[in-house]
Amino acid sequence: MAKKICPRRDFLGAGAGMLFTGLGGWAKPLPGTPRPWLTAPMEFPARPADVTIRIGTVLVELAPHRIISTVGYNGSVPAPVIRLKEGKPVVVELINETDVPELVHWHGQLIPSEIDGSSEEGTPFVEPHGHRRYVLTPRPAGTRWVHTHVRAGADLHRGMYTGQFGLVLVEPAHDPGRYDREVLLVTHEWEAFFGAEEMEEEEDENEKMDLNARTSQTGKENGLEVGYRLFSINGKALGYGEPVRVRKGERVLFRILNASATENIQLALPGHEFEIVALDGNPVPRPRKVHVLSLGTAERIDALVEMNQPGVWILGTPEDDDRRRGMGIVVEYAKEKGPPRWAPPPKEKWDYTLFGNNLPSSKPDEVIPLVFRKIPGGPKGLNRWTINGKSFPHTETLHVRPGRRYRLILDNQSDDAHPVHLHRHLFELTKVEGKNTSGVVKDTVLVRGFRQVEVDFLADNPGPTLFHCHQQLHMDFGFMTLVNYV
Ligand SMILES: [Cu+2]
Repeated sequence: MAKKICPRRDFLGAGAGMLFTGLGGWAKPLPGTPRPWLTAPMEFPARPADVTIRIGTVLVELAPHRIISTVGYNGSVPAPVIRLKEGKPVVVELINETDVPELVHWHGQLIPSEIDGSSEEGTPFVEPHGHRRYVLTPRPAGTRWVHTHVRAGADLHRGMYTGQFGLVLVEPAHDPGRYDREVLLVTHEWEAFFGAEEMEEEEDENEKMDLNARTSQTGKENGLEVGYRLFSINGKALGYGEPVRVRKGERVLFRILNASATENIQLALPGHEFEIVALDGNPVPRPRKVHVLSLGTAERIDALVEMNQPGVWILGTPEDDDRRRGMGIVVEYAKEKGPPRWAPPPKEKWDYTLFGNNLPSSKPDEVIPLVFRKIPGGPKGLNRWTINGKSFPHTETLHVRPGRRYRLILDNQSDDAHPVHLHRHLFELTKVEGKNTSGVVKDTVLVRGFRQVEVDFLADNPGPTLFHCHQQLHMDFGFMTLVNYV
């Protein structure tokens, strides 16, 4: 599946990434959208904030002499973890120390549109050098996260290309705690550039189909893609951060977040298996062991690992180039020494349905088919994306009624994989690439090229709701629509 992006000389002179900054984002809520939900009292000046997110410049030292200047939260990339209690309201203060409007999205939480953190839903921007305060009631429990939700467009120093992300752990009232140690891992890529895409040698028939489809739909060639020069876990390139220190016999709970702007990744730990216990923070019906983790952009995995292979290991991506550029972290057993070891994991296909029930889920009240297509941008342009033939902001709004169960048919008629995300709701996977399933509850699902996934959600959180591909370049160029309650 791997794509290699090679820089294009004509686009990448000295000022790479600066060329497109004039295309700036859509800063306003949609014209004509009624916003009655904004009338609720929002300001709580009297009480000190329980959670403060300060948006400002952060220097990230990926490795000695490789320092990235970016924007992040509370002086750190990823942000210091935010721990909340399910159902316990907290006063949140957002402070924007930058010169541009910003938004903080609480990904995976069932909260009102006015604080969810998407301007398309009606959340106000935090103005440059401004601040905003509100009350947030965290729910449900699980591995959630915060991140910016501004449009980057072709500016690779905006949106998720920056360091504006961090884990939010919403703790249940009673934590069963079947583990000895918790390890938090957040992946990201740096020094983004636009380039032409080179496919690695084809791995299966699907890839061949992909290649043929690059030009077939419109007769135009694929547009520019984003590549990266440096990779990190927890803000450090492989080998430069503190190792994950473990002891033989421990059960370690890894909570992993793919905080990439655009990359879907895999991770493995040689000699060890991951028992998947939760996807996107939601417990799965059938925990299963796998060798390779797959995380689309924005997805989270909670996995238990029995530490029973003493040594010094690399937990990293099976992609050799990306691992050499930093996508990994050292796992070191107590009293073990020596250089960290890597071994390629067994070939294994990621399959969400492994963790679900074989029984079909309940019948929906309504079915909404959604077809995703690409309009190739040509060798010097950017691709555009359509949902049922239209690009945002011209996509059809999906109208729902409270209390009804909706089935979305996510029909990917393009060669790219899309991590499709629904705000303010969770959905249940009901069919994945032809296989019925139930019980796997997520907020983001990766729909591979020319495949279909079906998901059901209950319309139980009135207010405008964003539905989009989480790949920044896709959402910024059309792959987005709104769900509205009627
Ligand atoms: Cu996409």
